[in-house]
Amino acid sequence: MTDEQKLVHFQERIDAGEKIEPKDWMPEAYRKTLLRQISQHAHSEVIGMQPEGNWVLRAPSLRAKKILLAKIQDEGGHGLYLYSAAETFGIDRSEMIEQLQTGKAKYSSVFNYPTLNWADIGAIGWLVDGAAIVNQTMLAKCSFGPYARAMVRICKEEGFHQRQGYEIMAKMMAGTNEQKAMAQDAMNRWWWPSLMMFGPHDSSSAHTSESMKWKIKVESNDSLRQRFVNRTVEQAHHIGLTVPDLNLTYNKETRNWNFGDINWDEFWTVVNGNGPCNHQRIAHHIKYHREGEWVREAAVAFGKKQQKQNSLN
Ligand code: FAQ
Repeated sequence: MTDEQKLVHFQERIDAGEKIEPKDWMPEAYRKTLLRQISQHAHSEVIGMQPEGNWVLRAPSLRAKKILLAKIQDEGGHGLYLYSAAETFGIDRSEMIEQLQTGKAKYSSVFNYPTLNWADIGAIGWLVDGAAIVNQTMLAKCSFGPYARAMVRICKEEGFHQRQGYEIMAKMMAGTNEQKAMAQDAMNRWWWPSLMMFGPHDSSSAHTSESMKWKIKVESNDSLRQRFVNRTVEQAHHIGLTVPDLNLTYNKETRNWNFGDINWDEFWTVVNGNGPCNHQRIAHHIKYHREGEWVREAAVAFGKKQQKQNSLN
């Protein structure tokens, strides 16, 4: 087949809902987009452990601490599945880590905001994981097999994360006036960054149209953001929280909550590395990655020893 015929055949497979596997023929741009997106996603999971890790030693009870530890470990696990999915393209994990640490690879903007009090842990679980579920349930239908399969398990775990966050918020909203104020303050600070997680509007999103043609994304940034808003506004009202948006109105015809303008200047400042915690997040990653060097060396040496023994047996 000529390259042109291969491309037609590839598109037919995508349109028929078939999964593309790592050894199948694929256009270079499909490979490149997926590698960019999956590695960015993996980095987000791993960097996302930092804002929450900040609260492990200050969790208000043993129960809260156990839940938070389990959640953070899950996020590390998600990073591992995603790095493995990206490695099916032949890239080495160390190369992806280098891209993260040198600023060549992005990670989700939302993890560049600080966690100032315990209610932030509730807001992250409820809003950030809530947004991640909406996005990732869509990605579980992605055309690339290893990514879609990783998403199925990740979404199940994100469901638990979202509920633990909502439980923290609900408990605080049923507490003292001070606790209610803390929950509302966290809501005020995390609402807009959570909406930004879905990326730029469809009209200015560089990758959406090609990604949708290839079913890398099966829904657009704006449509997912709207679903998240519709779902989350109801949950906020249910526990007495106010959504920090004076333009929020319910449209009975479309059954959507219309919302105000997103601050895109803030979004791009954060994406381009100048948000409140960008430098801190990367410096922390570099420090602990270096400290873990001996563990990686020992694991590689052990693997080689096992291989040698297996070949002798
Ligand atoms: N932050 O053309 P688009 C989680 C970039 S996991 C930073 O729309 P695309 C779990 C984008 O890369 C959260 N950069 O791009 C958890 C592109 O830049 P480039 C992470 C962003 O890829 C919870 C440019 O802007 N989830 O939360 C962002 O088609 C709690 C143009 O944008 C994923 O990564 C952003 N928010 O759509 C963990 C999901 N938005 O590369 C710990 C997978 C856009 O051309 C604790 N990713 N950009 O220079 C996706 O679904 C997509 O990549 C989008 C962006 C929707 C994020």
